[in-house]
Amino acid sequence: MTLWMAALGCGLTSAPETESPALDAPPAPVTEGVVVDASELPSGIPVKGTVVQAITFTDARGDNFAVLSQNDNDDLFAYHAVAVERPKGAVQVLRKVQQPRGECPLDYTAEFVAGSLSAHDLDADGLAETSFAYKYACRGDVSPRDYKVLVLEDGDKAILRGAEILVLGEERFGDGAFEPEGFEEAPKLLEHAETLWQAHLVHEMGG
Ligand SMILES: [Ca+2]
Repeated sequence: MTLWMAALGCGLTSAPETESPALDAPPAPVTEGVVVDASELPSGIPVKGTVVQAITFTDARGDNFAVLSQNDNDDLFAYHAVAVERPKGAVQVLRKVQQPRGECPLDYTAEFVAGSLSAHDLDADGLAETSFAYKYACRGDVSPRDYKVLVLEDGDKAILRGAEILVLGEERFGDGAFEPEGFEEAPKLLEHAETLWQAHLVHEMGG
């Protein structure tokens, strides 16, 4: 460390750019999510409806699972669970999120954004975050759907709430605004959520 500081003090311009050395042991690496079938999930995850997307990944807690499901009523469910040692197949559900259909006298639609489910450790604390997005609407005309992006970590939930931008031919509905909640101490996670938001914000209908 002393030599490194001295080198900087000498104004060497040819010194290679390197990361600061880690003084503490690095956190357990978090693996990227790997897609799994419903049949590969531990039986202990109380999944309602049909599995839409599911991934497994590891972090400091061990083997994790994130599952998105939907039932015949178009209620949406999301689970983040971590495997426990025994009994075999048992899990601890760290967080469950649901978007119930509620009362809707009009046409109701709800879906998870395809391919939006992922795992990562953007704040490098050894605990994986999992993120995903979904859209839903109760409507009798053509209008943008409500749109939410979620980030779950160790039982905590952070969310962006707003509505998609709907493009219908030459017309464009909605401004893409959102309200963040729960990101106050997690700027890296907010940055990721905003990127995910932008990636799936616009929905083009017809032509
Ligand atoms: Ca993390």
